[in-house]
Amino acid sequence: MTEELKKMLVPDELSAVVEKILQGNRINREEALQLIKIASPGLLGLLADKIRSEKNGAYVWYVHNFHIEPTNICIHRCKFCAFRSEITGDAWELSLEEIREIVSNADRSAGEVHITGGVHPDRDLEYYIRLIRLIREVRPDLHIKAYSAVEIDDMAQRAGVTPREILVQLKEAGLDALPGGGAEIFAPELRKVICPDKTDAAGYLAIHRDAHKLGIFSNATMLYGHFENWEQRIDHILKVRDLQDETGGFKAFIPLKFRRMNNSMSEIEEGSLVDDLRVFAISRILLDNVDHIKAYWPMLGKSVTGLLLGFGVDDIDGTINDSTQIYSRAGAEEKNPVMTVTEFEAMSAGQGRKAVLRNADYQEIVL
Ligand code: V47
Repeated sequence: MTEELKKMLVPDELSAVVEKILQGNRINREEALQLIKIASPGLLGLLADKIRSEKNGAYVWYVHNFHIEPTNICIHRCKFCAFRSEITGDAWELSLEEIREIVSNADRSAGEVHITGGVHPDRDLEYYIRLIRLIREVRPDLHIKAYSAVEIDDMAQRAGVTPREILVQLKEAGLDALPGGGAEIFAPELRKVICPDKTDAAGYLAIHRDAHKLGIFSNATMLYGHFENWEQRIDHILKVRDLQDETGGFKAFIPLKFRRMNNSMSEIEEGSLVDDLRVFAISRILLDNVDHIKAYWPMLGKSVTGLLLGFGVDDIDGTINDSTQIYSRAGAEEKNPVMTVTEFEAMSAGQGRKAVLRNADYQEIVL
């Protein structure tokens, strides 16, 4: 950043923190709070974009995947959920044969399947293992990202074994990675309100730690834009950073914007665009040890996602044809989300960048 730009954008009280970030040094909790309190979105965006470009160059990564949601029947009562069968009134549970059919009919060029859903009261470990095995059978090449930490925790409790033992068995069956769902916001005082009966922060982090140590990569998420404040957001992000220091197993961090339709938190106003920009930018600035910040576009909408590419985002998910219902029911702008490759390319070009199809290891797939 030139001296002239610094004079224009950086208030005196932030000059030390901004200098630290520009030098590539890590900032702590107090510095992060000071930054977020004072900095304009423009300054946060510039800092986040610098870090993003150092880590990912001019690429915008996207993955060609499809989702399977095995059931919407769930033992948990998360207040933000618009997906659970009691709320939608149409319970479903896919049999292994139905899942086999979905995978057999899936686009052959999709390289990844993302599997998550409700925590069903009666499914046992055998079902979850057979599900992974059958996908491996039908598509040996597919990257299988399946079961959030909450689902793993449930399997462990039901089977009376540790989550680590569950992960060992799932890995043996063919599981490659865990999605980041279930993190919500780590602050216990908020979990008590929005998701009182499920895996707590320590449990979530312990399961991701176990997974990483077994060579199962994962993502981390943060549900933002409800009751949380900036202290709680920053503490959440720093907990992810601490675990990443220990294991290096997180591929991407995914801030998930709270949507308010059809759930028990509908009285909350959804956050502003400026809030989205600030959340993504501060995530990029703080997570110096996580390579990728992912925007899940079906829930953010295409225009916001295009803008976020300038605020730290290097990775876009929900590619091509996203059949997930978690967000469409909660009020995401896209009801049947589809994004063509041409749209991806245009969105990336709008930020002077190149859309690049990736595999799970963020290597370019040349078609
Ligand atoms: O944990 C549920 C969120 C998550 C709402 O790892 C909501 O690649 C907003 O984790 N408004 C599940 N968010 C989805 C998830 C995910 C998505 C995309 C990619 C990856 C990945 C993971 O969805 C839940 C919760 O935080 N969620 N309801 C809602 N009303």
